[in-house]
Amino acid sequence: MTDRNGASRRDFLRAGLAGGAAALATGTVARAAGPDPAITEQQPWRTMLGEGVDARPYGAPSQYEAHVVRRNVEWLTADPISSVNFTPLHELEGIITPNGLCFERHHGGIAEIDPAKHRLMINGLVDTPLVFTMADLMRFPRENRVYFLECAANSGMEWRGAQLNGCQYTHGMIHNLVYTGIPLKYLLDEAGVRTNGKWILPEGGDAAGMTRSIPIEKAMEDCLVAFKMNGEALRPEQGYPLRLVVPGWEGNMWVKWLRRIEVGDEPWHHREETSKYTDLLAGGKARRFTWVMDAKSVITNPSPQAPITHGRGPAVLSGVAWSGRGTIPRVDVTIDGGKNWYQARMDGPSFDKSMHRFYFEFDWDGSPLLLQSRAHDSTGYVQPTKDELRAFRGYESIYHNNGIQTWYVNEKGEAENVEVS
Ligand SMILES: Nc1nc2c(c(=O)[nH]1)N[C@H]1C(S)=C(S)[C@@H](COP(=O)(O)O)O[C@H]1N2
Ligand SMILES: [Mo]
Repeated sequence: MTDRNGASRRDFLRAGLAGGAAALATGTVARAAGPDPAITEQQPWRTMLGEGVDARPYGAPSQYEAHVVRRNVEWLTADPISSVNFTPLHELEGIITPNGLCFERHHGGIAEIDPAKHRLMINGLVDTPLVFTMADLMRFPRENRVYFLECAANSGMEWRGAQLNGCQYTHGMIHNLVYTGIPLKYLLDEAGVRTNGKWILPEGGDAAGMTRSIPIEKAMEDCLVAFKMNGEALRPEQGYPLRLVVPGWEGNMWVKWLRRIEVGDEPWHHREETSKYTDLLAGGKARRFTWVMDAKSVITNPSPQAPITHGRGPAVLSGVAWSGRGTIPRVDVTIDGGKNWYQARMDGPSFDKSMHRFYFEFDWDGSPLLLQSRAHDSTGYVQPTKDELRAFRGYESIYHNNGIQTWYVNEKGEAENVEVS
């Protein structure tokens, strides 16, 4: 078995041995055949017919998966209207986030928009100001692309030290979806951007009226005006009926409930790009317009919400990595706090500015572990430690924490958030 990186399964096992972390798997993980009430006793689902095809016109997960939900940290915000909840990363596999589990970040609650009454206006420094109905937009060519959206504040609570116990809370302000949308360039070209048109200001139709300044180069390069997520209409939480997709750039710029795009000759310096979404440095200066999300990764299993429950022996480590600058050709993992690093096995599709899945199979000898992952992106950039970040960003930052995360696993397999930098 060989993966994209040319490393074979045998190499991983050898790496495990070389690190002294584990012995080769000898037995099998399955139990020996014997009496088992799960087999010998009739279960109710075998003794009666089930519901028919019309019982569930829009499907929902099994009742046994009811714990797999977005969760909020109540003390983080004053109320749930201008707040955030988190994607349960530790319950997910592959690279696509299910629509009902995408974290939500609203500044004025969820707008419930009637698409028949929704309009998209393009005005400002254009030859012809235009207004599009949803029906008008459906006549433009569309594209399908997989992108992650990460809030710049993801992991912000971890800047000064380990705080929240679970990757859902430390890293769950991210989702990764297949978008169907119209390249923004087509709409801007229709209106005719004047030569002095250098910036756009997308505006949301929600009560918060979210606005951000985006350079025209990015608007023309790869932004989409999206109307579908994972094949179906955007959810109201994600901006139904229209949202701006700004690949690789911080989530705040992905304006939901998109109603207007103004073209201007300079940035607007609105709230979300001055008092918020800037990084206060040690000297009192602030970094501004830090749009791109740098390479980052996190181990989703084991993690505080997903402990090892099977005892020693064969174990699967699973995680995700992403970069706003390209793809993720490689992730390294350590199970001993950085003494030994091994190359993880990348698995699943690799798209530009999308989440990637990685695995590391190892034999757990039952001793405590310090788990870390380190992403490399296609530009050659390597995910830094938190101390490396603080060395040039100081201690006052919130946004753009892409530092290496550590989980401590004790002898019982329980995991907790710690920092080893
Ligand atoms: N109109 C509007 N767009 C918005 C917001 C908002 O409050 N209103 N929140 C922004 C922020 S800060 C983020 S991180 C993303 C969150 O997208 P999601 O709710 O799909 O996760 O939407 C952005 N777009
Ligand atoms: Mo955000």
